[in-house]
Amino acid sequence: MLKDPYLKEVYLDTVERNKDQAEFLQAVREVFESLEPYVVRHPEFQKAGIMERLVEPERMVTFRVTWEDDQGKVHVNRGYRTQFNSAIGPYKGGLRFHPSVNASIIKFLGFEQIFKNSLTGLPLGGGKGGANFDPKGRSDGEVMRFCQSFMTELYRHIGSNCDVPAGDIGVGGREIGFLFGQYKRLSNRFTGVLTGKDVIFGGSLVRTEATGYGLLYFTEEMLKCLRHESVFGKTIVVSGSGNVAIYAVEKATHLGGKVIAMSDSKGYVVDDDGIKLDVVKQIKEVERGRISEYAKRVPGSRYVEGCKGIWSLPCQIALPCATQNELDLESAKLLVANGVMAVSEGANMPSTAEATAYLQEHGVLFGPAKAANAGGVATSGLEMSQNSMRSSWSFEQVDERLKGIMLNIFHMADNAARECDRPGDLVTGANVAGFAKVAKAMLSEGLY
Ligand code: NDP
Ligand code: 2IT
Repeated sequence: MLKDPYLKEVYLDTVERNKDQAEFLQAVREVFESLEPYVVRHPEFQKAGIMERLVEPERMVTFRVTWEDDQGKVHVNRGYRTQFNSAIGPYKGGLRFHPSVNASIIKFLGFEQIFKNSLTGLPLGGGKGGANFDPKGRSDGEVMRFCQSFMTELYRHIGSNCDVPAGDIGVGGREIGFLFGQYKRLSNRFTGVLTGKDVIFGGSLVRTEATGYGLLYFTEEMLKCLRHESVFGKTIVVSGSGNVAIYAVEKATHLGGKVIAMSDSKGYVVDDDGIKLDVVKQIKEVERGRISEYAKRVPGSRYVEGCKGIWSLPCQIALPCATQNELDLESAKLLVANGVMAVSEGANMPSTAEATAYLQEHGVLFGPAKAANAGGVATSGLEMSQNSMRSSWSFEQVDERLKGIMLNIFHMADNAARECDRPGDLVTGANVAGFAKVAKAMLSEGLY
């Protein structure tokens, strides 16, 4: 509970003005609670209204997206872009296409992105966008028409030195290609306005793998420095089976871990011999199918209905890589009872506040999303650099930079936690380290 009168007042005012935005308020509350001791030591933040300004996006647009399906039926979706904070760089953050998208989801993601992007050490501000469009079951033509319509409005708000979107849930290489094509057509400019592009038109090697790989680089360093342990030989559970989950499994396996389960929104598969990732890639990346297919193709594996049950499987490392609030208190209790050693967040805000507190109180190493999953946006930052230089780097060069950034993020969060007298509390550490730079820049740039 917040005690500092300034933070409390700003928080209550934020609640008042955003009453129906539960996810956004959840994200703000976690950050405010972490920052309390730090903000109390810096009265200049109150004087400059830093916290009030931080919770109000610099700009937010919503727009109509009209498109026609293959049967000629007209559909209307709602598009969003929040340009949350540009103190340290152009707005940067993904686009999410999922039926659950609303202003609260976009604002929680945009708010988190401010601190995550700051932690990367690259000059990136925070933003996020998307639409309540469901790409599932849609043909390539339908997805293309949706993307073209979405970009027809979005293009006037973005630019390589202004706001650079990328992928998130439901937005991968296919969608980025359609969005980029339409941006180019409307603006007559070939610029690095989106990241996650195909390598043949300006994308960066490793961007596809970056979030999952980065999550494992972070987790390995966390295990090494805080427990003298490693991923090697550990039993691992990964939720989700999209971009982040797939490359988390790939790197966990490279590091000698055994991933025994993956999921999607309908259920999970268990393979005690270790998940065969080539089968998952075929089902998910090529066929865009369901994870239940895995159990039909791999003898000895099984499928269980319902995605939450994945946390009842005994494991030493749990990597939630699907979506917000997928790991609740009940799941956290099961993980602890089954001896989990570390939980590292590949998704954004996958653990509820209660689950996070329970895991930390029970001595579980906890890698918070804005630190642990920053590898994706960090590599997007490297894609922007390559685009500006009109150059491209090798897989090894980018992977090495990504690894360096993730190790640095761990140490920044770990050091900040110690300085706050909360050793090992990487939630506090990541929030303080990410915030410190943004607040300093906001102080220097005057009121806006
Ligand atoms: P994808 O669309 O590639 O995959 C999403 C996965 O999560 C799918 O398996 C999907 O299952 C599952 N999922 C989505 N919504 C729900 C839900 N409501 N309940 C249960 N499962 C769900 O997305 P990404 O892998 O890119 O993103 C996963 C998470 O990682 C998100 O939280 C995203 O914000 C975060 N992230 C992504 C980054 C990136 O670079 N892509 C970077 C940093 C974080 P189904 O197919 O059944 O819907
Ligand atoms: O949540 C995230 O960090 C992302 N979806 C990636 C954003 C990006 O700009 O690469």
